Amino acid sequence: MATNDQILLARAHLASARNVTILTGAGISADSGVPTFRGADGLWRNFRAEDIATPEAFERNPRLVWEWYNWRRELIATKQPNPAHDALVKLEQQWADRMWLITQNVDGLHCAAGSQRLSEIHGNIWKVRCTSCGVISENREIPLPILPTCPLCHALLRPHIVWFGESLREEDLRRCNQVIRSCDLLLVIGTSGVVYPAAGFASAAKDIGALVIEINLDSTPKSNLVDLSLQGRAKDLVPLLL
Ligand code: BV8
Ligand code: ZN
Repeated sequence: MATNDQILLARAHLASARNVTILTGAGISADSGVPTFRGADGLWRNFRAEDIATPEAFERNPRLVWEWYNWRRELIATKQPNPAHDALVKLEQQWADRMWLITQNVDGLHCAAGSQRLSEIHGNIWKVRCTSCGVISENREIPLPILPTCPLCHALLRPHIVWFGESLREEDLRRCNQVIRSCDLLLVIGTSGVVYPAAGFASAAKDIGALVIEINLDSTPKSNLVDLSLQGRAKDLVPLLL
């Protein structure tokens, strides 16, 4: 559990920072009841990520992939942002253009909490994209009719989510490069640090001399790289920091 000294030190680093970038993963939503990907209650338990969150899986069996996303949409629909999400909204209100939030989460809870200076680099589970005309739209239907089709061209819709083996959107990659290169403090909250390119952001920040602080329930492969590793629940620690 993070000690008081560690929390005071982290607060001091935050107070003296000019530009702060935040990277969040499934751990920040765990306190809202959204299962993480690789933890004991991991989402992937019934499926391996490679089997289901990939363009090949969708090509091979769109029905199965849509059933998995419908299950997750139903699961997430009843979840609310927690104090960690809310604390990051307050930080944004105080810091304005000196802060940016990068999230790997597709659950939309940062938006629901009110975050606006945000990049959802893996997409958003509440958005669908036409596999033919590419139109992206928000869709909160639960469940979506299996094999939903585009209202414009009637082709198959897919989740507007970045799958394994798919590149992130150019504008997200540009934004991440910009806010990682210009920050003097990177706060990494609730990610296991295994999925690239997000898993490379902590070392990229270290390379430009930024301070990196990690908040996580456990230690991660990045814990020995960061300047300060605070162990505990995001919903407890993030409000304390900010
Ligand atoms: C790409 C959408 C170019 C799906 C997701 C370089 C090296 C090695 C591999 C690669 C590489 N470049 C590309 C790859 C391949 C791949 C990759 O990284 N594979 C890994 C598995 C090795 N990356 C890609 O394919 C990326 N594309 O790089 O494009 C390219 C193109 C073709 C070929 C090569 C390169 C695209 C990656 C995006 C994949 N899509 N999501 C969906 O969600 O439906 S990733 C998925 O994992 C989620 O988005 C999730 O957010 C993300 C990361 O997981 P975490 O958020 O970290 O969650 P996890 O459960 O793992 O950890 C939770 C953590 O929270 C734990 O540490 C736990 O201790 C902690 N925690 C739990 N409770 C709490 C807590 N902490 C605090 N408080 C709590 N209460
Ligand atoms: Zn279409």
